[in-house]
Amino acid sequence: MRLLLLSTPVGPLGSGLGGGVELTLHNIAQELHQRGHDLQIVAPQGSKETLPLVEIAGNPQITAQTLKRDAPVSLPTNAVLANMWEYARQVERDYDLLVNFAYDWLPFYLTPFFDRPIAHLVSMGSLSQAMDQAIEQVAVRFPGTIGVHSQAQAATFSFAERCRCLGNGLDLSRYQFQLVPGESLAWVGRIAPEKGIEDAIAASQQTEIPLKVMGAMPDPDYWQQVCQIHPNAPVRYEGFLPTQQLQQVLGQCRGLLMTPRWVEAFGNVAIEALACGVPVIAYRRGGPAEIVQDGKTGWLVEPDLVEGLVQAIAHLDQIDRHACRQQAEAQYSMAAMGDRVAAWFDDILRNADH
Ligand code: HBI
Repeated sequence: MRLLLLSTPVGPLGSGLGGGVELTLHNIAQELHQRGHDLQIVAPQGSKETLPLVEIAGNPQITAQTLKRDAPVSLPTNAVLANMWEYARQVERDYDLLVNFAYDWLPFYLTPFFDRPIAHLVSMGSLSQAMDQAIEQVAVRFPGTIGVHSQAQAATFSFAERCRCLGNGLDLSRYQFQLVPGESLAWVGRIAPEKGIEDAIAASQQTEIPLKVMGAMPDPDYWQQVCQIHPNAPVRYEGFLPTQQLQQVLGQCRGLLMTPRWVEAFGNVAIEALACGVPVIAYRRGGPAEIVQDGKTGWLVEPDLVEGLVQAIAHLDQIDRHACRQQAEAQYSMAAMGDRVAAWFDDILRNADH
């Protein structure tokens, strides 16, 4: 297949601003390239990518999760999103399938005006009426072209049954299994309100176990504000680390805390931890609740209750770290995800021919 992959417009690939989508796009592109498909990635200027890339200039899109549910559709002047899709319009005939990774109104609205089929990988749960309507129209008019990461994410939409659940996948060869951990816990993710880092810091304060925080910090003021809540908690910000360093630090931790306030569509960091042999303690909410095998590869706890995190931390040593790595290999390898994505694309192309 000849594939055109269109990235998230919130920031360049490699900046961390695109969160899990950056890793998802790269991993899907890497695996399909490996399988012999031709592909081109379209992303904002300044993107870092080893695979064929077209960089597009323009202003980034406001991140969707900061908007109100009834927010109007918005585009900045000289929007990189619009410029990316203008480029796609010019070159679409050179491809069999376009793949959209942006959680934005424009690509969904434009879908009927394109000749080539477009597969939309929706990276978050329901956030706004405008997006729900835009996605639903495509789901109804182009059946089978809406991909999601988990049942929980699909369930946030009224058209859940029209969504194709793909899970996710990682290049597990980039993650080293570490059997004997140090004493720290880990929290990994974009440091933003919807990720609920306050609870992880509170658990670290209560258990007096050091907490290593890794991830993009879009808003340093928010981080300062959060640190003021528990000034004495043994918490250290390790920075936004590239995968190689991230897995090195993460793999030494006793456990990963996942404290999402929202329905996390999937939770790439959960499978990154499992790949390193690190048990995952997660709120029973969203994607992580479908990943963690309670009592076997981690613990699922009552959402938004620090006490539940503290209890689970006390039982981390009951988890076999080998079981964590084994689950990652069985369900979340590049091959497993690549099979699911390639099958999805095949189905879309087959339907498009009719
Ligand atoms: N916001 N407007 C917009 N568009 C995106 O593609 C987008 C976003 N916010 C977050 C995001 N993508 C990704 O970080 C998550 O989907 C993982």
